[in-house]
Amino acid sequence: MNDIRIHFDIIADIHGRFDKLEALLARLGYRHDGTSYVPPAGRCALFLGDLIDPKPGHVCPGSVRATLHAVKAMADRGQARVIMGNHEFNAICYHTPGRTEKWLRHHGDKNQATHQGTLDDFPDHKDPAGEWQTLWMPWLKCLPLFLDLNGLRAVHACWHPQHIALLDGRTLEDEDFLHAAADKTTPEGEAIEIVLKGIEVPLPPPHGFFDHTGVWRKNFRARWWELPADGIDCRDLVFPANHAIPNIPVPPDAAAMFQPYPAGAAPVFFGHYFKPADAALDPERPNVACLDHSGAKDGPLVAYRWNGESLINPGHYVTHA
Ligand SMILES: [Mn+2]
Repeated sequence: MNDIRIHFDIIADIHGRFDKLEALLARLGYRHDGTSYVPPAGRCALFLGDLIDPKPGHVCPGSVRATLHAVKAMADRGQARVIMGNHEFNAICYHTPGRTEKWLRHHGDKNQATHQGTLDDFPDHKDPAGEWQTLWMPWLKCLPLFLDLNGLRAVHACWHPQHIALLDGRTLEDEDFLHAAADKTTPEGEAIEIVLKGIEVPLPPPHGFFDHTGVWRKNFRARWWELPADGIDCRDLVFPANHAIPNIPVPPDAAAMFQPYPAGAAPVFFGHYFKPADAALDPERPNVACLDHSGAKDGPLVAYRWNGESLINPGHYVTHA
């Protein structure tokens, strides 16, 4: 076997910000040839999921559809790899009838609001002969849930070896798997939850905090690559840093949720976490990097230009502007 590594330009959560995607691809030297954005020789794009579902205040009509078409055109020509994000998973469930419930994802106000920017781009989304049902549902279902490539790993939220192993080789094209994955009480559902949404640690009652949208939360998103040491405080384990989290010890049983990421393992890239727009363009660890710098909102859309290195180089970050 040769050891030639494809060099990837890794891009996290776009959430329909096609304007920033176009600008970023141009800065990376990708050129549109009438069909797709062609990478420079020897390079390939790698999208970390959450292509869809624009955030309130960042909705631009047609931009979710434009993002999907651009990314799929690249993937179809071998110019991009794409993995699934929690928003793609949720969308598939939203549009799939359940076996016991009406839909695999409930059509309540909150779920609909999250998905509305995508629905608006596909007014025919209920039509079995329409573009959403014939093109996007099948394409989204076949997206891999993670990639373990030669020299790097890609996942939407959390590289948890036990859950990754359970999802290995599975796709949502498998109807039984899809129905199991949509049920959080099954091993498949638990694995999907952790891999696509990350580890959330429950705060001991009555503790909680208000998130940036003003919703009272009882769980916080954790630095899953760490081993929570004895006596560590919740505020030291939350990711991204958040002073609204109470400064109380992490519940001792929470440690069982973690499988810390080894220092010698291949670099792992993920998105999902909305680091602050002004966060430094740095990895979390030399082999662990969250590339979501809130490009879906007011932050930069970021690419990491990976040239085969095993230690992440802060000089290889590129922003859309
Ligand atoms: Mn996400």
